[in-house]
Amino acid sequence: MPKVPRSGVVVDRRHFLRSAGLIAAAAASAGHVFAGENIVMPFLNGQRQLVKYPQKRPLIRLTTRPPQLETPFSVFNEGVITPNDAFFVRYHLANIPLSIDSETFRVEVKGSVETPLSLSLADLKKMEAVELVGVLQCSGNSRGFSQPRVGGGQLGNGAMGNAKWRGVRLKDILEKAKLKPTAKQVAFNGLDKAPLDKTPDFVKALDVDHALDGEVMLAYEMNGEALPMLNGYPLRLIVPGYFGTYWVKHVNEITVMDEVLNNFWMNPAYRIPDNGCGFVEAGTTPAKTTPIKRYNVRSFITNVTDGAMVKTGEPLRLKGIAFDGGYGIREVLISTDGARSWVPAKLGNDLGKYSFREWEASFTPSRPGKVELKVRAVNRVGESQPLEALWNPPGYMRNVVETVNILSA
Ligand SMILES: Nc1nc2c(c(=O)[nH]1)N[C@H]1C(S)=C(S)[C@@H](COP(=O)(O)O)O[C@H]1N2
Ligand SMILES: [Mo]
Repeated sequence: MPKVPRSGVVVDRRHFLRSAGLIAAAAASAGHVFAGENIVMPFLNGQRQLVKYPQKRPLIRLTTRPPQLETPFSVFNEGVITPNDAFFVRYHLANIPLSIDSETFRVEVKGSVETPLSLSLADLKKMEAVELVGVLQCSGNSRGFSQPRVGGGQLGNGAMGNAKWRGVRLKDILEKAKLKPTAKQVAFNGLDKAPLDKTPDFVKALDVDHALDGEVMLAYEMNGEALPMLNGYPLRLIVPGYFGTYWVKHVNEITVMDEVLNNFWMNPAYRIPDNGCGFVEAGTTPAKTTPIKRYNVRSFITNVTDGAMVKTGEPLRLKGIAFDGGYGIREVLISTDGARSWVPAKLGNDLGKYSFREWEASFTPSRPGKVELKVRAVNRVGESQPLEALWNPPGYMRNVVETVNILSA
């Protein structure tokens, strides 16, 4: 029998058939096991507490100072939009803002501009509003599954979410400020600070062309409400299709630069192997690195979880989500025979090329025994997912074809 410590439940895949209770628990919770206020992620050292923060339902706590909270995977089965109170939280610096006066808040636009600006929320809300449904995913989402294991937050698959963002185009703001012709990058700083002066402040930059693409936006609403404090109230950067590191929260300083930002958070942090694919042979060091950019293709089964027991001869409905870095999902394929054959799933509503795309499929297990369910998405430029996990030293961009092992009886 798997060991059941006081603080949680240890899942041992090799024993999963031996404990019916454990299987039921696993089936109910999508890949990890709830046990009171604890949860165990499906990798070693995966014990976590479920903790309630302001404006949030209980989420999986990775760290306390600063708060890092992961979304329980079952949330992704509730709907294509991730509710604000379930949306994950990631901070680098422990001095985070706990209350912000929406009347006195200003975002400054300065540096290589003709007209420096100081904009209130009211000023921003007078400008043309735009909306976009888009996935926010942390670079290190799913890092806990890296083999060999890597340093950094040992995350399951819950450092992602999909929301409807509303705000103003960054382009419109930068055009108001009039960039000087020498401008190369635009840097974004938020109100959070490091407790120690020596820790570099969290500042990220985009190339000027990217900042002016008309899609990057400063959002003041998420799913029809003001941003939750922990997700960047009152204003955050939305960089559609790009990893979360660029989505600066509590943005109060926008600096146009004549050079490329070369701080800790741009270099050496948040970089991937500069070899076209972003991965290297497991355990090796890349010769050169480059800033992480767009999401690669991912897909998940959300309604059936590892260890589930299903009835032989009865149709099993499968559903889930897929997304990519902004080309949009062309098709989702399901395999029930160890990746030998694939059948297309039916795609759900298209909420835009940056959104989660829902899919569903049906499968009838014909014989009793173990079944390996696999899901693989293809985007509109033909990019897909590897059958074997790829690796890089920071554990970024995991996008292996996911497998859910079930038992038909
Ligand atoms: N001000 C600020 N913005 C930030 C960060 C941060 O530490 N401070 N972390 C970034 C990273 S790495 C991610 S993945 C996303 C997470 O956004 P969320 O906390 O709203 O989920 O915020 C980004 N924006
Ligand atoms: Mo992140």
